[in-house]
Amino acid sequence: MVKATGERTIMDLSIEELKALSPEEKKSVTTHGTIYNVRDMGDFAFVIIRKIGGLVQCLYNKKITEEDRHLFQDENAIRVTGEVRDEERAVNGFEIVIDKMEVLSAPKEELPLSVSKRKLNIALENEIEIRPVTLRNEQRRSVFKLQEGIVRGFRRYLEDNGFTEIFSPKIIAAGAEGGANIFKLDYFGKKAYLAQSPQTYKQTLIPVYERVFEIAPVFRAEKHDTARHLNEYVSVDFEMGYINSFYDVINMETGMLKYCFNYLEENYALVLKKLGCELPKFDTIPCVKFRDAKEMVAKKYGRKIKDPYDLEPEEERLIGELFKEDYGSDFVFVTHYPVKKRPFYAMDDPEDPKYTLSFDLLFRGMEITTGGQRIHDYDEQVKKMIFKGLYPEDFESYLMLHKYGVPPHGGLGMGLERLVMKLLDEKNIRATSMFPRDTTRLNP
Ligand code: AMO
Repeated sequence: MVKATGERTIMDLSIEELKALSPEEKKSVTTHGTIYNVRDMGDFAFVIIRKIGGLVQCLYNKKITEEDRHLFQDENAIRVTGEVRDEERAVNGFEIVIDKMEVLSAPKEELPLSVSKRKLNIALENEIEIRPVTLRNEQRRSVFKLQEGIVRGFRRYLEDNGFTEIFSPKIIAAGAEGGANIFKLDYFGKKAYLAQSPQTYKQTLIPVYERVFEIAPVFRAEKHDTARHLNEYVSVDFEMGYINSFYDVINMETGMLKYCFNYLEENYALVLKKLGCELPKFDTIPCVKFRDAKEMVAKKYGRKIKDPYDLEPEEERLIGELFKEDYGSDFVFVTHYPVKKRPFYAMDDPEDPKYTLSFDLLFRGMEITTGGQRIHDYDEQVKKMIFKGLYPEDFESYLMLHKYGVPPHGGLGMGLERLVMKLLDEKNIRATSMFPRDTTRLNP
């Protein structure tokens, strides 16, 4: 009988482990990888393999004969044995001089394009169609390593600050964000929806854990193709109890971003370098009231205010530009959004009830986060639902929160793909979604 022991059975070493071997151990090492490309120099060849942590150069010290050529095909999965020796011109400062090479698996067909090029010369629309192939490109795969690093940084920060990680249902009975962008489902004969956000659940868990977070997909039935909307995106959500004001949420987010960027610099330096990504440096983030931001932009850029209740994408861009030029900041918190544009859970500003105690974070001219303080009083919540044209009876389980008591609280939701998009100066959000879902795409 086979018994699983949990021991490491795949004899492979990471790039760091290969580097750290003793001179004796370096004499013969076996490792595996996928052929990324082969540079045939006539009498010898460089075989670059793609491994877990990046690329490794192998040296084939012989001529590749016609007979052997199939062994050196791009995307062959191989196992090589050879000597590890220092080579400062190689990517990681070492190379493996191949003694033995075995093909473990070979592709059936040639790839539709060479993935080893530094820049894939292909339009985004076509690239997405063949993502299973193009993600093998070092630059493309680095985008999603960066995404991973950001999530790890956020998670660590939130854990250090006492947040409990939750996993809320994505099939739900009532939408929290309002608007028409909700996917409807037939749930065994009942009406159900795909969650636009974990909003009601993260609030429900405030009396339980006081601080919670979730990093998970959410769904928006946006009917129009835009460069900044997806129909499924990853939402970074947190919610915290006992706040004095929504500025506590703003401070927590500022701390989270600072921690995360330091974490990336320490742990993802190679990925940042591959992507040519310069992380913004900041100590504080300016805050400006929605109304003031609109007026500042109208004045500076000679624009007419068309929609007094919301920011147009062009206005967001100009607010970003203004705060970069006048205050040297890539980020700006726009606070106190109008009640009209905020969902039922947003708390009104007691000093000016046309506005809410809420905010958006703009990064390089684009909204990446929405957050604010929530209503915690039962009667006030029911009143606001009715005012918003909702039926409180549809929200019975959510209203248990208010009915049975919840401390003052607030939180936020951040679109992960938008953050990565702005960090990498991408023009289309699809570039930073691994397998994007948009109005026309269900595949790959
Ligand atoms: P909101 O609906 O503003 O707020 O969404 C929060 C953030 O999610 C991102 N985002 C999107 N990203 C890609 N494609 C989309 N279609 C899309 N829609 C939104 C944006 C946005 O700032 N429950 C609240 C958050 C909260 O108050 O806690 C909410 O979901 O970056």
